[in-house]
Amino acid sequence: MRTQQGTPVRREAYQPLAYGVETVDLDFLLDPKATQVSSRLVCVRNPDAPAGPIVLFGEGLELLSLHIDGAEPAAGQLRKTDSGLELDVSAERVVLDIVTRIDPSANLTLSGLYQSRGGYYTQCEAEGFRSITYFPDRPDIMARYTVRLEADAAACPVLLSNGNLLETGNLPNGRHFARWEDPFPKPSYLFALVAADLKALERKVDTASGREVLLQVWVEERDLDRVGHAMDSLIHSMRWDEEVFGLELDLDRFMIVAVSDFNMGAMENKGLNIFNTKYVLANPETGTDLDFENVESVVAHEYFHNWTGNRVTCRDWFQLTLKEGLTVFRDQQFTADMMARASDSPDAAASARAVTRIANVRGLRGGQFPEDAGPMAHPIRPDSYQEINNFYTATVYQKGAEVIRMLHTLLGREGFRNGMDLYFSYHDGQAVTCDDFVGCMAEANGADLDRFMRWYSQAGTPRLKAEGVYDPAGRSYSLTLSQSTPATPGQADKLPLHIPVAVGLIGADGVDLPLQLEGEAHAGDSTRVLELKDASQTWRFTGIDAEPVPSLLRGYSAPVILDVVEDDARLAFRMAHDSDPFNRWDAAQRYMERVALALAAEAAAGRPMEVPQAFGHAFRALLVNASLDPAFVAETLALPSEAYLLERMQPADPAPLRAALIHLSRELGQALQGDFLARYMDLEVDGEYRYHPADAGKRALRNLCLRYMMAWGGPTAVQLASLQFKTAGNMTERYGALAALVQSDAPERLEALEAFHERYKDDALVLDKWFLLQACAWRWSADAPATLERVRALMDNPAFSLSNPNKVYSLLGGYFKANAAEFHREDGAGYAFWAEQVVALDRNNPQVASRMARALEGWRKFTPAIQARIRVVLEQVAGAEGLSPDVTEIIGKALA
Ligand code: 0A1
Ligand code: ZN
Repeated sequence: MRTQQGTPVRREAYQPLAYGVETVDLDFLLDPKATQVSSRLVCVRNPDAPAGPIVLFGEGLELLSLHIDGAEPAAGQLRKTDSGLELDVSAERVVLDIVTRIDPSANLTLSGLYQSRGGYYTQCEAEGFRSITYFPDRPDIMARYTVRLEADAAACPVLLSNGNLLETGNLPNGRHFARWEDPFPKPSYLFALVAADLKALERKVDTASGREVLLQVWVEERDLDRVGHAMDSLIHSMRWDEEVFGLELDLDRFMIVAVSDFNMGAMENKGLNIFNTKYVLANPETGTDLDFENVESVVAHEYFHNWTGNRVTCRDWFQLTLKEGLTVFRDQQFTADMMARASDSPDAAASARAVTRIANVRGLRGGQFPEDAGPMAHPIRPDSYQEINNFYTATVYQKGAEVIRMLHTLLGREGFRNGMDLYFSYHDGQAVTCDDFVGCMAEANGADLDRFMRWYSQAGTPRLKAEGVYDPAGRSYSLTLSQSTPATPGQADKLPLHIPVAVGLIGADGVDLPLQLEGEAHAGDSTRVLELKDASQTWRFTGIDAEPVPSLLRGYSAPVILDVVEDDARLAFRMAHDSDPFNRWDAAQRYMERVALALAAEAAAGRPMEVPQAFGHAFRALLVNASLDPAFVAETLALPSEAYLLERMQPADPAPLRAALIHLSRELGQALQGDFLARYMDLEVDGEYRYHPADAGKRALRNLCLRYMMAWGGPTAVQLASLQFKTAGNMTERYGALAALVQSDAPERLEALEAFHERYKDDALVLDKWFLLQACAWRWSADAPATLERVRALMDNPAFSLSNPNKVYSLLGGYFKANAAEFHREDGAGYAFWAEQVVALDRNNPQVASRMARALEGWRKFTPAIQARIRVVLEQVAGAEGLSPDVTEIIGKALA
């Protein structure tokens, strides 16, 4: 574990290294406690860099030997530094031979070379390679690698590394070896090896140009019946990248490996992607529809990195969004296309795309908005960091993807593709910057994107204010859009951004008006993209016979908060009529948010809560509308997340908000019980489970109906949920029933939890769901047991382990991040538990500890009483001994 306090690294301080690396030959003698790593580096002077030594980073390594061109270093030639070694050489080209020893069994950080269930795995992004061997471990050092692996043949029959397999063979003493070669130059963060007892599902497919490639998904033998979907997803991803971007797989072999102990979702190592099992394994019995969807999108994400990340990589880690924002955008587009392709009509396809977009935006609002409003707020291209692992954030990923999406909206599909083609033609094989990327987009389109670049340098969620004025005499409608971005830490003043605002105007009959801007000869499409570049601009639409209802930011054309005055009636109108399905959903969410926050205010003031009747009517109209896609209805009738609502509530106060949400769900459950039941009955999916958007949508809406019915309570709901639980033919239905039952105090709740545990007690991924559900459980009645005690008790379950990230994310992450009212309990016991767990986790795995630590970073949005309680534990953790740089940065920024 690293304990030294990091001084911030600054983007502006970038300097190329004096020496790069041409080739790397690695030899691993794998042993649990004493793995020997021999490395031969051909180092070459970089003529474009200032003179200097060869810089080698290294962490926690035992150096056994180092030779320069075959000789021991001369006196004073080799220096130890805080981060590794420096070597003075005068030649343009030198060969270094370095031998180090490491202990994978003691590495609980899951970064570098570590063990999981008897196998060896690596994770090198961002800076894990330096804990394997001494190396100029930066993304701008691209080299060609060969790798020799040697291990015990019985324990590790499979030996994998990047690229193509050259040779395998047996050795004395029950050992064996394999040699691999990666033909493409790559940065060290894309290096990977796996040595384990695994089996593969294999497929041979042809690429668009007719080359046969071997695809493999490696898992433990017992999991082979769960890998088909990952393989299908990989093949779909390959085809999509060929069709949409003309990008083909460049290797003869592409491997995915699943590992149970992994800090993140997955990793795009060249030709050898390593995945958290959660994003590989799914079959109907163990995975929900959402799991199937996640597997597909993560497989796609990692596969797409092969071009956006690997062939063209980042010059330095400040440019992380160059690969991540772009690759998230690509995986979102892929998912939308896959959903649309499975639909049987253009309307259904549009709705399916909207459902994907809604999921993206829910993630952004619930995860990124809070980050952008708190002490960790940073531009998608940060200017400084203390620990790079803290910057794999929702801002870099999700907001980064929104920025790429805006380019796509501004330049159009073809213009965007031309920009991508130019990017690859200029930069294939290079490590580049965000400026290089946007520069290609601008050049390919003759576009001026100078102002657009501010999206890369300004933090904070911009506010977009819209005001419309109808002029009956002039038959025109003037729309004024104004923007402002709030101050964020270290950035007091913000400049106007270049914002694409997709706009429609809806007539009184609910039909979109054709749009004609002042000065235009004809009316055009009913949705137009206005480009707001100044602080405030006005557009005048002409030929408008009656006051229209504006529909703004269609498809969520920019990652901003839209401030527009709309009364309840107008929201209900847009819920019923907006032709843009995303905005129809958004209108429903805005209405629900308004109702929920008003109820919370009543609850906080100790006044009775009353749900407005008009809201119930608007809600019902969508619920009973059988012509709408059930997946879309399910999204539309689901409450906004608590995380998002807390962000919108000033000051945030979890207890009354929870009371409001319980009350609202109950009232709707009661008032519409007949409708919920009728839809529940109608939506039953017949036949074998298949992962298909149409079936998944029905299951989603059905499960939502069940939860509303259960919120109101009563024996029918409990009976239905129990029956569904017992007779379910797939995990989506079984888990949906369990999620509903957990809302109840009926004895069936405990019975179901126990039955689920009994059935899946040896199945780690399914148990994660069981832990998560209980960690996130609301208390629907005052005498229900408190969640904290349950969470503590569950930590003693033999399946729970603090060293397995998935378990921590489910049980502790679920409690800290997805159960605000229980976590922020008034006696502060949730916070004390948080402090205890963050410190305990930090001893072994700073990355996981830091993610848990972030649960309290937004503490200043809460009421003064809550803030006072949180400050105590933040200070307590800040004072803990031996805190990692990861957690130190988070807590330090929170308290600053
Ligand atoms: N590049 C991966 C995510 C990733 C990042 C860091 C990791 O370890 C610290 C692991 C994975 C992706 O975007 O999928
Ligand atoms: Zn990624």
